[in-house]
Amino acid sequence: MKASQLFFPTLRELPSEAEIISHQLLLRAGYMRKTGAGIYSYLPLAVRVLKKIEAIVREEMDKADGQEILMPIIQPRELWEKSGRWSVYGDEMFRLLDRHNRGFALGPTHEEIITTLVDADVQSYRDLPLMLYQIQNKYRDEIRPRFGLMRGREFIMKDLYSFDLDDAGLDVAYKKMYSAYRAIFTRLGLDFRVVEADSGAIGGNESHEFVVLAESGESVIVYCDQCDYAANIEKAECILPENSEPPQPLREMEKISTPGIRTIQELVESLGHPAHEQAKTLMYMADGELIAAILRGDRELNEIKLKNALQVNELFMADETTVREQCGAGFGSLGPVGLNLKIYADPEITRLQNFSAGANQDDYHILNINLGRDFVPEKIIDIRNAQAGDFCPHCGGTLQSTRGIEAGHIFKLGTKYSDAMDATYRDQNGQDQPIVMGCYGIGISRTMAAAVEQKNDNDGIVWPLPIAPYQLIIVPVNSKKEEQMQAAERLYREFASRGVEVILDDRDERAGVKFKDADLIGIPVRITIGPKSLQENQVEVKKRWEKENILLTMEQVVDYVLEILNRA
Ligand code: 9G3
Repeated sequence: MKASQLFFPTLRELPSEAEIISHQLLLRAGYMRKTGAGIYSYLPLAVRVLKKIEAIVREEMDKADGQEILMPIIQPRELWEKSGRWSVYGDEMFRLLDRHNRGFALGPTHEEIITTLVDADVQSYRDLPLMLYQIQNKYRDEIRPRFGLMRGREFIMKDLYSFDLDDAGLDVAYKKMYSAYRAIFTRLGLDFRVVEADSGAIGGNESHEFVVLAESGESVIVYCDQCDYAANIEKAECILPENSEPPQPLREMEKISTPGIRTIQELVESLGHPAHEQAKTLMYMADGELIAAILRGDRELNEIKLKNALQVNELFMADETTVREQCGAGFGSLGPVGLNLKIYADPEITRLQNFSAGANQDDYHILNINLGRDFVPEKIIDIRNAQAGDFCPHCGGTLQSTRGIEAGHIFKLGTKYSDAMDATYRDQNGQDQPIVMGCYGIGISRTMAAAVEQKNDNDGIVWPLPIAPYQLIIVPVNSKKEEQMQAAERLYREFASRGVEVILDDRDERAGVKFKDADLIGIPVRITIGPKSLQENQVEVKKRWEKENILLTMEQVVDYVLEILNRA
C-alpha cells in the first residue's frame, strides 16, 4: 500500500475527550473516529488489526472443534421473556419496536437465541456435544460509555456456546476453551494472566477471566508469589490469618463528640486511631430490606461477595434519607452499636478489640466497641476485596496485586438457560435431560484497545507483530528524488512478492513527518532509504520496539527483515 493512498488521518493534537492512552492513540493515529457516544467507525488500519485478531481467534476456535455460525443482531423480545431476562436488564438493553409494535432487542449477548436454536434441532444424545460460535457486533447501552473501545455501546465480540450431555462433558468443553484462550492471547503477543472470576450474575459455578495487564485497566487482580493462584479481587477468598494479637482487657464503651468528622481518614487524623482499628459501616438495600455491612476501616467492601452471601436478587447502597430515618444518623456517623438491623460483619471484625465506629448519632463516635458484648452480627461473612499483602488461600504465600483489562471470560453455565428455555435432549433410556451449557467470550475490539494500552511508548503504538496492520514501512527520505523512490519501489515490490504487508511512504512530506507517523501508527519494522543508500549502498533498518537502527546493504536487507518478521 502506498501511504499517499492510505486513509489514515493522523492528528497532531491530543484528542481532549480521550482519558486513556489507547483511546488517544487510536484516534490520533487515524485508526478510528467517534460516530456517537460509545460508538466508533473503524478506519482501514483498525480493520486490518481487527481482522488479524479475528483470524487468530477463528483458527483456535476451529481447532478446538468450534463451528462458526452467525446469529441475528435483532432479537425477538419473546425469547428474552422466556429466559426471564427481558426485565432483568433494564436500561442497559437497546430495545426497539417493529411496525406491528412487536418488541425486539439489539443483541447484548446470545444465550437466549442460541439456546432456542439448538433446542429446535438437537433431539438426541447423539447430537451432542456441540460448540457453536460467532464473531459479531454486540450492543449494550452503558450508563457512561467511556475509555474509547474499552466500554463502548457497540463492540465486537467472539461468543462461543458449548452444549453437552452432562457436567463431565461440560468439563471437557471448558478445558478446551481454557487452552484455546491461552493459545489465543499468547499468539496475540500480549502479556496476560488467567484469573479465577465470579460467575454469579449469569448463574454458573466456574469462571475464569483472561486479563491483559495494563496500569489503566479496570480489573484488579491478585496473584500468589509462591503458587499459581490468581483471581480478581472480587472473587479472591480472604483468609483470616492465625490470631497473633494478645487479648486486651475490654474497656468500657465511651461516646465522644466528633463534630464534622465523617470519614475514616478524618477520624484517623483527629483521634490518632489507625484505620485498621476502626469499623466501617455501610448500608445496603437487599431485596428491599435495609441491612448493615461492617468491615475494617482500611478495607473495601465487595458488593459481589455480599450479594452472593446474602443470596438476594437485588442489592444496592441505601440512600441517606432512608438510612437517617431508620438509624438516626447520616453516612459518616454510623456504627454497629444499637442498630436495629441485621448486621453482616467481615471475619476481620472478630479480631478487633476496643475498636471505634460511628454512634448512629450525627457528630458522635463510640470508642472501645467489642463484638459480642456490644453488638451481635446476624452472620460473619467474607465481604471485603482481597488486596496485596493478603495470604494466598491456596498455599499461604503472599498475594501481589496488579491491574489489567478483562479481554476474555469463560463460564460454566450448567442448566440455567436450558432449564429456562426448556432445551433438552433424549438420553439413551429415552428420558428427556436438560442440555448442559457453557459460554465463552472474547472482546475483539476491546482486545485491540488493550493491546495498544499495553504496547505503546511516547511516540505512539508499538504493535506486536502478529496483529500489526502492516508489518513493514519503507520510507524514502525525499520522495522527490527519483533514485530514492526507485530504490524504495524496488524493495517494496520485493517484500510484497514475498507476502510481506508493506507500506511505501511515497508522500511528499519531510522525513521527520514520515518517521513520526510511522512511529505513531506503530508499524513494527521501518526501512529508511536516503542519499547514503545510493552512494554507499546502505539502508537503515529500525525495529519499532528498539531505539537503535542498523545499517545494511540493499542485498542484506531483505533476508534480515524477513527474519525479523518470522518469514525467513
Ligand atoms: C444483557 C445485557 C448486558 C449483559 C448481559 C445481558 C453481560 C449478559 C453476561 C454475558 C456472558 C457471556 C456470551 C459470551 C461470554 C460472556 N452483560 N452479560 O448476559 F441483556 Cl443488556 O454476556 N455471554
